Amino acid sequence: MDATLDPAMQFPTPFLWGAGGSAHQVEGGNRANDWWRFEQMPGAIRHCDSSAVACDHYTRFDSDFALAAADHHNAHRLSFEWSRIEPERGRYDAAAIAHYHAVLDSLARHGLAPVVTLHHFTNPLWIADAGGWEAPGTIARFVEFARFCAREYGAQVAWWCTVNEPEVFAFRGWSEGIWPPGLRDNSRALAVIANQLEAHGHAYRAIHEECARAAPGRTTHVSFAKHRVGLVPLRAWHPLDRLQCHFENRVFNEAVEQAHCEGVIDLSVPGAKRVKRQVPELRGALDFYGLNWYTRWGVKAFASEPHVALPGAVLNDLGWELWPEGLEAALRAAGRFGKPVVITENGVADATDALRPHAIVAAAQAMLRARAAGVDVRGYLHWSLLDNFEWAEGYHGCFGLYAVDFGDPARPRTRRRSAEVLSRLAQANALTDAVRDAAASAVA
Ligand code: IFM
Repeated sequence: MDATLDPAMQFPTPFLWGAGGSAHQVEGGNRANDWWRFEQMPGAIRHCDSSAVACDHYTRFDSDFALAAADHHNAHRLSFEWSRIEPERGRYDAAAIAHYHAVLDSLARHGLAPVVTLHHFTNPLWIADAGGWEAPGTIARFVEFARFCAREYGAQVAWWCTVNEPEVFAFRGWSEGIWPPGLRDNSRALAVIANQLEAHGHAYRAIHEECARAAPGRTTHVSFAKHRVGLVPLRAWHPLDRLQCHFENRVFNEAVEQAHCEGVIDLSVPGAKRVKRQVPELRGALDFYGLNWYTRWGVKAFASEPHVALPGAVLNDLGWELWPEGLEAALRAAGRFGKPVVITENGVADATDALRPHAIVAAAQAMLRARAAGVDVRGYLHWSLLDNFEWAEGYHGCFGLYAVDFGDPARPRTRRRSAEVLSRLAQANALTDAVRDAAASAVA
């Protein structure tokens, strides 16, 4: 059926359609941050991969945005690399500032609305060496950086994410120890989440103040990107799996997303020091819910590997369950806060592109169902435009609509069939037969 005949298949206008990436994962050459230093540790990164060149997006951003524009995207999520813009405390680098102006100009020329993230996991070395996100002073330093960026770029950027996935950032780095700073201490992880949330509250206000001056009369949207994950007890009958699942769901999903409601941060997991903090600036500091959604895990108590895929699950290349149906539940959960919801990340590590085309169609279905149920879904930013440096997994997780050959110094990009699926979706602003056909022929 043609979507023009079926309003239930249509998305509202305007709707953000696009893809994303983050500075350290795509740019190459980011050597003044803690991730670069972490990468130098033997065994830290799968196959000893390195972000040294990554996608060379730092020099190729214009042609990359041309690919996105040709695919009918109208938005793009990117991050500013703090260690480039402010390589030393209080010293703002003119060349880096000019670079991101050029990036934003290029996005505008290509008709792509920027969705800018200010902290996507990396820290300037001077921040890391001063205690990173455990040091209370980092909150103020980050808010200064956010204010600087909003003043500098506010006229060009209407959509902002302050921090990306504070819960993932903290648990990977301070609890699982597989990201910098490589620690295993849940109490410290909770403190890091709290500091990021507090920083968000202050940065939210700073960005609004500066954007009101830089772009009077324009609506500015500020949020943070929240990673929501499905968690179920691996053994539904087992009381300890259920209990563990309950605690993890509470801290990872619920406590983080609820903090802005009353301006209260309240984080706890058994065996760790609870963090309870009133942050008045956090209250109401969310213009939209930025939802990052990928998968679900079975939770197993007291296991060396506490998160495992459910039996029979279809897995992506990183062993994560492909569960696009769960996106509807995540959207409904996000919608409880009464704010517009933008999917700031959703994707599949799938080098052969066998799963991704179907997953994009399933994501569109989930968005339409959530909209029918009253959730104000306003955008879909696929993760990612390009294959990129997947943190400790190196180049193993290929999330791109475009494949990148990291073995070739020229880093050629190759369009995957799933790019066509998203392209048709974005062009029609509807889930049409042409979209479904593209997905079906991609996997045939
Ligand atoms: O690549 C990451 C991204 O940096 C943050 N969200 C999840 C993605 C896939 O793991």
